[in-house]
Amino acid sequence: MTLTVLFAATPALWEEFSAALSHAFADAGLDAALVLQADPAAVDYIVYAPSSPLEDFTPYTRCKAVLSLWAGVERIVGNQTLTMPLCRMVDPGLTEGMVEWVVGHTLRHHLGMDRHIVNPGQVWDPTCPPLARERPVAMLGMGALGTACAQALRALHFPVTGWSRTAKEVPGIPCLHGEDGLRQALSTAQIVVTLMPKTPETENTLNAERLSWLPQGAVILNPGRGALIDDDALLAALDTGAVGHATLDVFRVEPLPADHRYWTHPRVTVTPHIAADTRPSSASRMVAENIRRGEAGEPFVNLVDRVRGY
Ligand code: NDP
Ligand code: OXD
Repeated sequence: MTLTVLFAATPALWEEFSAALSHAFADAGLDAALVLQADPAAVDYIVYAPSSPLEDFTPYTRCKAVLSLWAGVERIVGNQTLTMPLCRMVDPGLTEGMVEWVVGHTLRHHLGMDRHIVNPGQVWDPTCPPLARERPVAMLGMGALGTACAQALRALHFPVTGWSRTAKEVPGIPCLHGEDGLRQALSTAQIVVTLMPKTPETENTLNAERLSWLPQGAVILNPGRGALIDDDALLAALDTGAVGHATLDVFRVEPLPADHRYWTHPRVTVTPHIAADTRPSSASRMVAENIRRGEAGEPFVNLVDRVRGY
C-alpha cells in the first residue's frame, strides 16, 4: 500500500524539498506519496520543520514518526500531543556547512584578518599570528556537529578540547564533562565554540561566572542556540574586553530585534542563523532512510530523547 507522507514544514520549503524527497523515497525503494494535505488518520509519516502550522498531532493516529528537517528540536520536543517517535536531522550537507562556518570564523579571529581587511589608516603592522597549534579551542557540545567541527579544527592543528554532557572518546581530542571539565576547558580556551541544543540544562551555559574563567580577550563563536549564553553577562564581558569578540549566529529572538545591542557592539559579529542549512538532497536521503527503517521494523536513527530534550 502506498505510504502517505505529510510535508508539514512551512509550505515555502515545498519547492525546495518536494522533488528531492520524492527521489529519495524512490531510491530507497519506498512506495510513498508526499503530500501537503491529507486526512490526518491516513498519514503514515510527518516531515516537520519549525514554524509549521501543524501544532496538534492528536488526530495523526496512524503516524509512525515525525521526521524533523531541523537538527534542533527545542520548539517541538515538549509538544504533549506528539506521542509518536520524533527524529531530528543529522544531514551530511548540514554538517559540512557547519564545519565551514566554524572553521571560517575561527580562522578569521585566529589570523586577525579584520586588521588587514579593514585598514583605513594603511597601518603596516607586521605582527604575525601564532600558529593554530598555539591557539587552544574549546568545543562545547560534542555531538554530530561539534565533533565534526572539532575534528576539522584539529586537522588544522588547533588544540581542541571537547566538552559534553557525558564522557566521550574522540581520537586526538581530549573530551571533558561536568562542571570541573567545563572550567578546565574554558580556562585555557582562546576560542570557544558552543554547539549544544537548547534544553533547560544548557540555558545560560556561558553565564557571568563561567565567562570569567576564560583567558582575557577570548573569542566566542555561537552557532548553537541563543539561549546557551547569558546575553547581559556576555555584553558586560565584551564591554570591558574580557571577551574579545563574539560571533553569534543564533539568538533568543530571531530575527534579532533592530534595537539589540549586538547589532552595534564593536566586538560582536551577527550572522543571521545561516551557519548551516539542511540540504534538500542529502537530508531527504536521511528522511527516506528513517521511513525505510520504520517500514522494515528497524529502530529509527537520530531519535530524540524526549526526557533529555535533544
Ligand atoms: P547533538 O544532539 O548531536 O549533540 C549535542 C551535544 O550537546 C552533545 O555532545 C551533548 O552531549 C551536548 N549536550 C547536551 N546537553 C548538554 C549539557 N547539559 N551539558 C553539556 N553538553 C550537553 O546535536 P548536533 O551536534 O546535531 O546539533 C547541536 C545544535 O546545533 C542543535 O541542537 C542546534 O541547536 C544547533 N544547530 C544550529 C544550526 C545553525 O544554523 N546555527 C544548524 C543546525 C544545528 P552528549 O554527547 O553527552 O549527549
Ligand atoms: C537546525 C537549525 O536546528 O538550522 O537545523 O538551527
